[in-house]
Amino acid sequence: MGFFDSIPQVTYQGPKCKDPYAFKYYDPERVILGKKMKEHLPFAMAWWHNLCANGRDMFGEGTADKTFGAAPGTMEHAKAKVDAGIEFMKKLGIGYYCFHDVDLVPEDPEDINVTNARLDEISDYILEKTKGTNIKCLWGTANMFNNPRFMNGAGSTNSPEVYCFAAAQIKKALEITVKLGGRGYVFWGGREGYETLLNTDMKLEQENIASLMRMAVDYGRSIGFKGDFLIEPKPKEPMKHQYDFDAATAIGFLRQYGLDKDFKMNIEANHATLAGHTFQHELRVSAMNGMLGSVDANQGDMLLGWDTDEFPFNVYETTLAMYEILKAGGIPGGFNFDSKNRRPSNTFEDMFHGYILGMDTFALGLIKAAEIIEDGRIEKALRDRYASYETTEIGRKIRNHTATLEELAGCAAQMKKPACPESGRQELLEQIMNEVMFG
Ligand code: XLS
Ligand code: NI
Ligand code: NI
Repeated sequence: MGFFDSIPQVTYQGPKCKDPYAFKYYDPERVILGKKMKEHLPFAMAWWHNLCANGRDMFGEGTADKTFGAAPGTMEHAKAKVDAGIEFMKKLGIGYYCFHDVDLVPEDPEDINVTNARLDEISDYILEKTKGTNIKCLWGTANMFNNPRFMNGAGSTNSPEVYCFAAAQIKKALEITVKLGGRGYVFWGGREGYETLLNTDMKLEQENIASLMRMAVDYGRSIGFKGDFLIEPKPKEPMKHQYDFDAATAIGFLRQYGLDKDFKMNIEANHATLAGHTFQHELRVSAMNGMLGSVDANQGDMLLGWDTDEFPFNVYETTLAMYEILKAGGIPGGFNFDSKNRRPSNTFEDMFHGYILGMDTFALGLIKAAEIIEDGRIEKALRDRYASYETTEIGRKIRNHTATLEELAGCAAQMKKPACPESGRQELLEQIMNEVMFG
């Protein structure tokens, strides 16, 4: 007897199919631009939203039952979540999962050694239960924002004692990630930021965060972790200001502290919009800096100023995201659904509807992004726009850094006034987008 016996195995049935438990666009074996869809889109289940969160919010109790027949706070419950998670992933053909340490087991309030022993036990259990399946860990992380000890941050805390606990949690979470075959290890700086600068030594805090990351890299590499360390930028929430504001800020930080060889970005769509950027922008900034690592797949609500973590359904957004990812040559990580059902969507069926929606939205985005590339008009317009940096002598000199300021000023004096630059043709390009989307 499983937890989701009433739900059939979810398979690809095509866009005409009306079965709610079928993929309309996600066809794992379909080849797009020379690669199977399932290779373009390594999807992952987020342990926290799917198996732990019950819809509780600031204004009310949970609405969904995530007990899976066991008492919360026990190892039986932790194991029931493993069983439910694996059954869920198998039904959808999802190959990866992501976790925080405390999503896997209940934290002992008095003794970290007890929590660590539980993590050993549950990771053994996960290994045993996933044996013979294709299910693996995409990335792990330590939750360093929930426990009250982290009220002033983890790496950024004012307390060296608390800093030790951050180090201890990272050490253990790294060990478990390696044990479960994780491709990545994430730092989301949940409380690494400030509420007011009046009580904050920003320089000290950032130096300490960098030291913690350096120690994590050294330890991770020493135990055989070959994957990417990832920063997941977010501008605010829970803190008023978070240090990893956006990709550009996080990349600057990594370079400043010499961490850029070991780290990449984990870009979350909803965090991008909170930072006043598009998802596409954050992916572009990461890719052009060689730092595109992984994606937290969700979407925000333009009318709400917080991380609503909705399942993605905006196909324009996923098309533009997949366009960036295809142009970057793919993604080394995967697509983790850091998404949750709305509070009134409180049944097991809704968990499946959420993932089917999200997977299909990315699959359709992939299909459309490949069509944009095959259509070629947008790419050509982009190339043509900058062509005179190759076709003119001044252009080439600027590009290969052989021009001087005097020389260019001399050119300007000779020209007296430049020709008007060509139109950007934005509306035409947007029209082509529509043609590809709906043509
Ligand atoms: C919160 C973050 C978090 C990270 C993992 O906003 O998205 O869920 O992905 O700690
Ligand atoms: Ni996230
Ligand atoms: Ni988030």
